[in-house]
Amino acid sequence: MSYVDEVYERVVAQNPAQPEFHQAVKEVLATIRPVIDENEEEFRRDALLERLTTPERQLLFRVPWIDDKGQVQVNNGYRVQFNSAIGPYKGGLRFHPTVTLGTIKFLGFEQIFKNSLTGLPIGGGKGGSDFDPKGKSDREVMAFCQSFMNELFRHIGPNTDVPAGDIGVGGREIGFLYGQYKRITDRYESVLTGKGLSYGGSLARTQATGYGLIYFLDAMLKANGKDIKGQTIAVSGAGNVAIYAIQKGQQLGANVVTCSDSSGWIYDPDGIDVDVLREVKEVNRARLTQYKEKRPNSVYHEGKGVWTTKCDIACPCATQNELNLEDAKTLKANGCYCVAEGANMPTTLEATEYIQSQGMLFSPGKASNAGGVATSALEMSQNAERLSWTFEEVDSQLNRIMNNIFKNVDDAARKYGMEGNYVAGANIAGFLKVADAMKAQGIV
Ligand code: NDP
Ligand code: 2IT
Repeated sequence: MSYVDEVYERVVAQNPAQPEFHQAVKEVLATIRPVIDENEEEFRRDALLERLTTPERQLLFRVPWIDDKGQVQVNNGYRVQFNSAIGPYKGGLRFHPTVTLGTIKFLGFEQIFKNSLTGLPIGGGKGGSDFDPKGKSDREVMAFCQSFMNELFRHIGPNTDVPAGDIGVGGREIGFLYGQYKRITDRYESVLTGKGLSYGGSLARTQATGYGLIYFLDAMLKANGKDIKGQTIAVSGAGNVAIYAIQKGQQLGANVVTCSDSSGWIYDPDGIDVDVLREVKEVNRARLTQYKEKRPNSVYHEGKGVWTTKCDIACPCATQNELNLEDAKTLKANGCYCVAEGANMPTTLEATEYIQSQGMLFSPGKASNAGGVATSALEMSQNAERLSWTFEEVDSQLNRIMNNIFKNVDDAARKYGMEGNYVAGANIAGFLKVADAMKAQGIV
């Protein structure tokens, strides 16, 4: 059996009931196979892939807090510190009722390669909880965040591990987490990113993942003789990534006609109104039915179905495995020629294979959504020099980084004879830097 297959079997055997983690590992191992095959003996001797697929450290903790009725609630807390070969662990925190250790491990594993692709010195990590911020009062969210930090603080630090936001963790949660960290440690330092502008946050971090996705998409389209201008885009999600992908898509001349949340989805033939969407989601924390009320020309559909929309380009920006084989076939049948991932692993393996087999363009999230974490690293730089850069400065660096990522991914795919396969290109380019650093640092 080849070394790659052996390691995959080992991962499945040692991490039972973690299908998302298996899926993420399977995709990466399958596509870096040509790199491993070149030097299989050495990689095997050094157990490099076993080390790469085993987190350096996994923290699981109890998070007790008191709800508004005086009832004590208990949630699970997680932080997986996956790989620090190229920098301190970096990656978001996800608060969502579906979160398990397997979810956090898949996200932490993806983060290793994504962070490597940014070209910045950040390792891979991820954390979170099965806590559901939906429907909770601000006081309840604060109580949970404070309790979560009461344990997390001893494991993180500006040169150790720097968490940020993800699903269910935005500016409000980062603020509560930061306040508690500072209170416990008496240290005002860059231990979280995505902070508010009044206490060390970076301009353009809020927009960065969505804007970065569109900068990457733009570069990919141009390299393939196409133009984003005038294209119809279907976006899923209605959160941080989706909102700013829609905004930047519109700024570059595309017509973005959909968004979705966990209850349903909106088709707006006139183009999604970002101001209305922000008011509904960022201010009111409401359902998309409220968007429909404010935009009578739009159509609200209950449940799933956003990928039945006729579009040129699809941008899944909600959650993992939200675009399956059937969706991919529907998109193709309706004339869609490109899928650019804003979320982490939103496309199933079968759907990805189908999309690529049809000659459609496909960008994996670890490349096209890397703008968020890249800008988090820029926030760390600003904090380190105790300065704040202008919006334009950060945005232009983000644009440059996303174009560089596209170029490196494209080059790596070509070099290994897989031109246009940006999944392989991203995994190979991300892997090479981390593997080199791991080799140089000995058996740790
Ligand atoms: P948000 O919490 O801001 O928004 C998530 C959106 O997706 C919401 O509209 C939510 O619906 C919907 N959603 C979440 N879970 C599900 C589900 N199980 N089924 C259907 N819809 C769902 O998160 P973000 O926008 O920050 O994150 C979206 C994706 O992007 C995630 O995959 C995340 O890992 C990834 N990402 C985020 C980055 C960031 O900087 N924030 C950076 C890189 C990647 P509802 O409103 O009903 O909850
Ligand atoms: O998936 C991701 O890259 C994020 N949620 C952002 C992580 C970060 O540290 O900014």
